[in-house]
Amino acid sequence: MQKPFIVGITGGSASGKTTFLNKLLASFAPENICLISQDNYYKPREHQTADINGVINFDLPSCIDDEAYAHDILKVSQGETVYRQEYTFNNPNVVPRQLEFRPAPIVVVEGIFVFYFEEIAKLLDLKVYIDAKEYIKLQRRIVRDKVERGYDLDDVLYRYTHHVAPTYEKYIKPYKNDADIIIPNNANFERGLEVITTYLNAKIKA
Ligand code: UZR
Ligand code: MG
Repeated sequence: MQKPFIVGITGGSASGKTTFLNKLLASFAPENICLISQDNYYKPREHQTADINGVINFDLPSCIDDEAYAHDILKVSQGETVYRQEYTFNNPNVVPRQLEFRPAPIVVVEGIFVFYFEEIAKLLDLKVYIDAKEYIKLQRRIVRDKVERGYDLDDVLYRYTHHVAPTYEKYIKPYKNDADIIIPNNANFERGLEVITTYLNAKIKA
């Protein structure tokens, strides 16, 4: 097997990374693409740290088991299949699935810290940054956290102000300069998606 082409996708929370990826994945045969999302490498709740008000901050790089994450990316890129239990954002109503990361010509690595973690950033062959205005990300975050993660509004706003926004400024935005491509997603990303899809398809055929 040829060494896979590894694409890293980052951007602030609710910039549209997951939506972009779901569409990207849908345009490839499953055996040609493998997604390894940072979300599935959150450490268990009891290993997370609380802020001064006793609220767990899920937006620090230390929340992620970056060693396991880098290790799994490496294994898949060396041709091994990796299994991992899905992370369900502590939502008791969701039963976690067993995820299977199978080697493929294209490996996509997605998450808020994939440019920040050096051992992961150095594995990336292409770096894509999804960008959206702050108020748009906040709107999306409110809707998503309610619908998908079951959080209430006060909680969402508190976390956005105290955890999400500071993390964006410190650990995400500064790495925008490392991106090969920046895709604005204030309204839609269709053209950016087409560019990436075409490019990756060419990589598969090469
Ligand atoms: P994306 N997150 C949760 O909401 N719950 C968890 O148990 C773990 C993480 C959130 C995290 C971060 N912050 O902003 C977001 N909080 O998931 C990252 N609170 O995911 O890039 O899809 O927004
Ligand atoms: Mg996401």
